[in-house]
Amino acid sequence: MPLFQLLLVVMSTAMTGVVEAPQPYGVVPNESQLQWHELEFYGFIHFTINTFTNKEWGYGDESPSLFNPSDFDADQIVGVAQDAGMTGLILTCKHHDGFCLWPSKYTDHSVAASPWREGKGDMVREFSEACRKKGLRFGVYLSPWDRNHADYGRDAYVTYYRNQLRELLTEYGPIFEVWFDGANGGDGWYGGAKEKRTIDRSSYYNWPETWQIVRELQPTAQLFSDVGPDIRWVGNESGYAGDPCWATYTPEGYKGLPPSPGQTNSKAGEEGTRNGDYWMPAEVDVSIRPGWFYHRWEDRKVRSLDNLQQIYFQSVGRGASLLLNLPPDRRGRIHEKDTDVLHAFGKWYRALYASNLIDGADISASNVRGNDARFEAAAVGDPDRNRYWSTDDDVTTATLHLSWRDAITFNVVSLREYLPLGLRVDHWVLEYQDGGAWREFAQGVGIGNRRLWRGSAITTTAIRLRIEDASACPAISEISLHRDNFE
Ligand code: FUL
Repeated sequence: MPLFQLLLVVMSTAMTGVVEAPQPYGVVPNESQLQWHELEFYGFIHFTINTFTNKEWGYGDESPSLFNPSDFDADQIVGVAQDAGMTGLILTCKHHDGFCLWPSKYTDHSVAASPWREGKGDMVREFSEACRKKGLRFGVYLSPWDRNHADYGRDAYVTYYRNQLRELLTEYGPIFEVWFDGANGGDGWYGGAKEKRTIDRSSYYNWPETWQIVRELQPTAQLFSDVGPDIRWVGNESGYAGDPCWATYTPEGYKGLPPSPGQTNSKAGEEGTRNGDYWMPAEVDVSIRPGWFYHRWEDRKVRSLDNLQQIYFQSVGRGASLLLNLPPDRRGRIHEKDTDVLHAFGKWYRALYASNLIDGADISASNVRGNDARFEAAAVGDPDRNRYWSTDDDVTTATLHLSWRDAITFNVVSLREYLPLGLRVDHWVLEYQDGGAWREFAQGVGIGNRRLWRGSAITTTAIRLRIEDASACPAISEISLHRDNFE
């Protein structure tokens, strides 16, 4: 290498060394949470005896002989989820009625006592294997409330619950998420006692100790509940996150009680807490039908494509994840009404992201951190999630300009912050050039993992993102522009 070139390399290395990356702002995600953020859209499977009794909450006295899907096919179900664009599935291994979809060593109230596969079946195994085969993550829902178990409400039940958790976490391969429900205590069969049993939600399950079992057996699994600790319930089952929906959260207890599953001011989960104590992003759980379990009379009430798209923009588009429930029917398959709309959704989704209009744009910014190429404006167009545009520490209002030689037409914009540095942006505005004037396309509070905006189609040769207000110099990792068929 000629001497002057060598000198240039040495000088630029020395210079990049001078410009340090911004300090993180507030709490930040850990590595497993960062990986979970990438999943964005996955499915819930509610299937148990309720499917055969037409209930939403079984009482706990149902005979296992009722569980007999005529044509159960985990590959069909997982295939439908994949076709829709889902990245994983969470299965109700045990719902509130206590019936287990796997032959648990600790109870007879399971598939082992059912006629399905002559009592030799294991639905958790079939689902987990089908997911693995197709490259989808697999997660488990083990209802803490058990209306079948005689000991529910006593210490012995907590031991039983933890034993079952251990079975699920050791026998079925990698688990990406464990779903802890907030519905706990009430009336039930309880081994024939048929009474109401209330528990102290703050102390009964000793959650920190129960969660520790997951940490030991599946260290990268995300723990979901009303109080996280990794992912929080969004606080409604209607398919929307708040606007804004901060990934940071400080759970508040219900009526002054300590915050625990089933005992929070759940409405606060919708927006989260700006500058909250924990990185605890929201998950939006919602069913494709009115109920969580399959009921034939709901065949005509399957959500429409438009409605699913709206839910997608109101959940993933606000930085939350979308957990969409698909209830298998009595055959043990996803009904045709659901598969049709899920297929259409997947087609729309793939087409939306098939191209990114930012390719070919000229990108510049009003300020680049230390004028260092590592933090250059063009990083927002780089699919590498670890590259981001940032400004000098004292610059918390800044503008990013994008222009094209030939006009582009878009109606969907996606923004992402560089999450390892926390939630920095407070208020942003996205404008496009119309003749000589700048007009607003979108504006919002907070960006986080993802901010999607869908509007009417705009044809232009320039757009700009104005960061109007930030709590620390911004770190933006993505702007992408798309066009869908919505007008
Ligand atoms: C709720 C449960 O009571 C419903 O049955 C369903 O499982 C839903 C996802 O969570 O709390």
